[in-house]
Amino acid sequence: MEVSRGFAAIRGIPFEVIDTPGAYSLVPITEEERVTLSLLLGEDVGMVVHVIDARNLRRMLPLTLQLIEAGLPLVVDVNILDEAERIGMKVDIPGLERELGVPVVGTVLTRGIGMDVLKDRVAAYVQGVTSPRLAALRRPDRARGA
Ligand SMILES: Nc1nc2c(ncn2[C@@H]2O[C@H](COP(=O)(O)OP(=O)(O)OP(=O)(O)O)[C@@H](O)[C@H]2O)c(=O)[nH]1
Ligand SMILES: [Mg+2]
Repeated sequence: MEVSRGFAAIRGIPFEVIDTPGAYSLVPITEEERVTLSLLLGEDVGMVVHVIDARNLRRMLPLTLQLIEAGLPLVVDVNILDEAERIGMKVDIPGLERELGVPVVGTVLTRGIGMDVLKDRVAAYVQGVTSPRLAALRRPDRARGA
């Protein structure tokens, strides 16, 4: 199972970036989902960028809701908007953001479209410390899994 790790500075903030295998549920059925679940719950995750396929929102959103319920600090990235548009689908990004109550951005990552907004939202989220989990992670005396 391929889990890639790397380091990136986003708006001057250093991040370790972990790319998890594709998953559709926090109740793991596939091996990919098992690996993703243990990464999300077992590591000091500062925040989660949940990349979902704009053409398959119905299949993706249950996991989005599970991530929100799990209290993970989340930014949702609705990607592949180009293909969605090509088949006549229009995604209401601000509407989705209102309904979900977490930041939502739209992207076409193969062409870098929306990347700037995504970086801005990630940096703003981390600086805002809006989530108790993230606040706990930032405490010097933090406990693992807090
Ligand atoms: N048209 C289009 N294709 C995209 C976009 N983003 C990614 N792709 C393509 O989608 C395919 C899958 O991309 P990946 O980055 O492997 O997707 P993934 O979600 O990491 O896949 P898993 O790790 O297998 O779950 C690749 O062929 C990408 O080039 C996009 O915004 N538009
Ligand atoms: Mg992948």
